[in-house]
Amino acid sequence: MALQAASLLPSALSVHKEGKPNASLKDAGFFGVSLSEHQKSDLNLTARTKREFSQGKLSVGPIRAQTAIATPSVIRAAPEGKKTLRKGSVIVTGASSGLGLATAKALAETGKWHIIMACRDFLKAERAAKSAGIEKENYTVMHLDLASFDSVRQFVDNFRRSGRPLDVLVCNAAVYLPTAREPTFTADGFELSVGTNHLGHFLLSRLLLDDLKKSDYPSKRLIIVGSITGNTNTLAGNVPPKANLGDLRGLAGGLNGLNRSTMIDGGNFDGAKAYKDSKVCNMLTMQEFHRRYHEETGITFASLYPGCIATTGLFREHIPLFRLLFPPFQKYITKGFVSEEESGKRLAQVVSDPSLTKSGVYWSWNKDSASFENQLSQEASDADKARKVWEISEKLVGLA
Ligand code: NDP
Ligand code: PMR
Repeated sequence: MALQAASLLPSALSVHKEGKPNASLKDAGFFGVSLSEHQKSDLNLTARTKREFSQGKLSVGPIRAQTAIATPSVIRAAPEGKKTLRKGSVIVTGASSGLGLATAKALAETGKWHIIMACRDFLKAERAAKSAGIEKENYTVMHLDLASFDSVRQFVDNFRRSGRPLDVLVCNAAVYLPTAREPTFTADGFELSVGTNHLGHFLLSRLLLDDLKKSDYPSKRLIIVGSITGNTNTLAGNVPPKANLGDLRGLAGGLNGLNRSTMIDGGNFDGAKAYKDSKVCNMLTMQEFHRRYHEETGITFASLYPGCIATTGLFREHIPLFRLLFPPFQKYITKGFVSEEESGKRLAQVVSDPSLTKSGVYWSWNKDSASFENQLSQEASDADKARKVWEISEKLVGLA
C-alpha cells in the first residue's frame, strides 16, 4: 500500500521518470481529509430519477458518413400521419478514444443521433468508430485540431458546408501532460493544455453558438466536460498541485512563456496544474455561457464530472507505474472508478435525456449511477472570475 500510495501521487509528490526525481513534496494537506467524509459530500446527494428517453420514431433515412446532405427540418409527418422527430445532430470533440468514443457509441446505439466525430487524427477516429461498432450512417468524422485556431475555424466552415444542423455540441477533448518538465505550445503559441482544453474549445463554442441558435431541435445543448480534480471542495481536487487561476495574470499575458508565464496564475510551469486549471476554465465558461445566453436562446449549458475513467488515453503521458496502479486504486480504494462504457452513457444522458434540460448545471453521478446537480468549488463558481476568463479568452482567440 505504501508503494501504491507513493506511486499514485502527482508530480508534486515525488513522481519518478527514468529514475530521476521529478519534483518534491509541495503540499500534503489532503492527507488530512478522510475518504469517507469526501465520499459522503461528493456522492451522497439527492439522486435524480432517470426517465426513459421517449422522443418518438425516426423519420430520416440513413445519412452516409462523409457526405454533405442537408438534414430536413425537425418535425415531419410520417406516412401514417404521426409527427416524428428527425435524428439529432451532435458534434463530439475528441471522439477518437475514451469518453468521447464511448459517448458516440452510446448515442449511435439509440438510433436517434448522427454524431460528428471532431478529431485531430482522421484515420484513428475512423478506426475507433469501426472497432466500437458504430454504424456508418450514424457518424461522420471531421478533422479538428483544437491546438490550432486556424483548424478550429476551418472545422466550423467545413461543418457549415456539410449542411447539417447543430443541435448539441460536446466539448470533450483534452490533453494532460503531468510529467512534462518544459511547456509545449499550440500553433498559436499558448501553453498546450490550457490552449487545447480551454482556448480551442472556447473559440469553437463561440463560433458554433450561432449554429446552435438556428437549430429547431426541441432541446439544444452545449456541454463542456469538467472534472472533480478542478474542484478544490473535494478530496480529489485537493491532491497537489491544486487548481488555482489566481488573478489571471498569466492568462492575460498570453501563456506564451517568452516574456510571460505559461500558467494562468502567473506561476512556474506545472503540467498537472495546467490541466486542472484548464478544467476550471471549462466549468467557468459553461456558467458564463449560461448567464449570457440561456435566457435569450433557450440553449441548455451544462458541465459534468463523468467519474474517474482511469483506463483512458488521458493518462498516456503518465509514468507506466501510474498507469498500472491508477485503475485498481480508483476501483478498490477511492471507489470513484467508472468504465469507459458507463461514462459514455452518462455523457450521452447529458446530451439527450429529457430530464437533464436544466441550464448552468455541473452534473455528477452517485454510486447507483443516478445523476445529481453537484456543487462546484468556490473558484469554479466565481462569477466575477468567469467573466474575466471570458473577456481575456475572447481577446486571445481573436474574437474581441
Ligand atoms: P482520452 O485521451 O481518451 O480522450 C481525449 C480525446 O481528446 C482524444 O480523442 C484525443 O485525440 C482528443 N484530443 C487531444 N488533443 C486534441 C486536439 N488538439 N484536437 C482535437 N482532439 C484532441 O481521454 P478521456 O476520454 O479520459 O478524456 C475526455 C474528457 O474527459 C476530457 O475533457 C477530460 O478532461 C475529461 N475527464 C476525464 C476523466 C478521466 O478519469 N479519464 C475524469 C474527468 C474528466 P487522440 O485520440 O488523437 O489523442
Ligand atoms: Mg485522484 C475519492 C477520491 C478520489 C477521486 C474520485 C479521484 C479522482 N482521486 C481521488 C483521490 C486521490 N487521488 C488520492 C487520495 C490521491 C493521492 C494518492 C490521488 C492521486 C491522484 C493522481 C496522482 N489522482 C489523480 C492523479 C492523476 O494524475 C489524475 C489527475 O489529477 O489528472 C488530472 C487523478 C485523478 N483522480 C481522480 C480523477 C478523476 C483523476 C483524473 C483526472 C481528471 O481528469 O480530472
